[in-house]
Amino acid sequence: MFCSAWAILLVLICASAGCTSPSGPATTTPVTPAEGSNAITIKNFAFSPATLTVRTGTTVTWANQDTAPHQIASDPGTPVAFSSDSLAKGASYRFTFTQPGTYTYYCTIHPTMKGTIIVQS
Ligand SMILES: [Cu+2]
Repeated sequence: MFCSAWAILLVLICASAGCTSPSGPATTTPVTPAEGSNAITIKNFAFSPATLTVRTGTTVTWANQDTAPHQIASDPGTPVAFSSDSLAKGASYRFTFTQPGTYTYYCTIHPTMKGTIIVQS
């Protein structure tokens, strides 16, 4: 009796303290960099590679390795718009490109950071 009540209390404390992961496209799970050719590393205030060519349907993952936060957003005029939450160190963002075209993007926190994804059909 006491034990089960204590377990419930612990769960409630955990939930209110934010142990559960927030909803949304961004994840704080550390990502092993460079799996295949669809991973972009954010390091030293730059996207690497700065230009990435993928096929339609590819999911691209950006992983922030900087201590500074970065936030990705597509430039106006891309075939499909995308944007991430602010990515802390170790956080990553994924976007699946379902439409061919050239996607230029930047960091909304550091607008001089720019990158390009070329999606081939
Ligand atoms: Cu940035």
